[in-house]
Amino acid sequence: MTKRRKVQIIGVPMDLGQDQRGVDLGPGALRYAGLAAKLRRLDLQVDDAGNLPIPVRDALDPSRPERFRNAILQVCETLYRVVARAVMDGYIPLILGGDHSLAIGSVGGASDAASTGLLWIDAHGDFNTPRSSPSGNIHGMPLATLLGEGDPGLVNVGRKGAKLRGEDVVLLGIRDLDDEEKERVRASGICVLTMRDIDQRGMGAVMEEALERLSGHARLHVSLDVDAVDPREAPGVGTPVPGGLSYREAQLVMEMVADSGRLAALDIVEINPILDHRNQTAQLAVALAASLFGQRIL
Ligand code: 4U7
Ligand code: MN
Ligand code: MN
Ligand code: MN
Repeated sequence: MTKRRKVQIIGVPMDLGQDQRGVDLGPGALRYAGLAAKLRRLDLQVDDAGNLPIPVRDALDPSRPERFRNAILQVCETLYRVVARAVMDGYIPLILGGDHSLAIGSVGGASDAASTGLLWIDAHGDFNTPRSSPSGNIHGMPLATLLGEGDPGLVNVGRKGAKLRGEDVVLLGIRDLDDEEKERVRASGICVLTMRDIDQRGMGAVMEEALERLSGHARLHVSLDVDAVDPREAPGVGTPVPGGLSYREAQLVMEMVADSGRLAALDIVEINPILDHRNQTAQLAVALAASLFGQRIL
């Protein structure tokens, strides 16, 4: 008998990493879509730890241009500790965003005690630095930060320096990189599996390659930016990009990670309920999480 798996839900209603209002409502939308109940039906123990306290954007002093960055830094420090503790206590942490800047804390924390491979599912590369970023938004920088590049304060969240090497990371679903970001991604050694790869080879083959690349890791962190999925299926995101994953392609990703038996942590980020239709995007994310935690068609 294998031990019953335990999941800890950690809400991070943070919208400070980007401009569009509404991603702070993501944790509620995912809970109302029935996340915990759905996972409990898969015979998981599910404990909801509630939400981290997040500074309200409108309450931060507008005369201080660094206010969002400083608040994100504090939140990520806390999230790092909470996630590292969850892992120590035998949980698979399930982090509900909020914008993708939270991954600086969540991925760092999940890799605190043991090396972890990272599957970053996104329309975007999130590989900007403050220098390269066209927008200045920190949700476009978390992956670069985790690899030790950019703002030193953010790089040193939780523990000093880079949390991962390029070879520990696979990017999947990519279709929108900024010009300088492209160069930076190429130089990083990260395996990038773009929408074109998926079109040409099919998701099954692409996922086999992704899992092969990460085969040195017994533990996998999945960071799911819901904008990876096509906007027709996932309209409730702040930075939609046409030409994304179909519903079934996204499901297959989850099913194949589940089969690997190596899932160690999950982020679900960038859902914007204000832009959504009747919580469709959160419902999609809950269905994807169910597959990732082992729900099978047959
Ligand atoms: B997300 C962008 F310029 N690259 O850096 C940037 F296009 O977490 C978008 O993947 C970043 O949603 C998107 O601002 C960040 C932009
Ligand atoms: Mn994205
Ligand atoms: Mn992202
Ligand atoms: Mn986004």
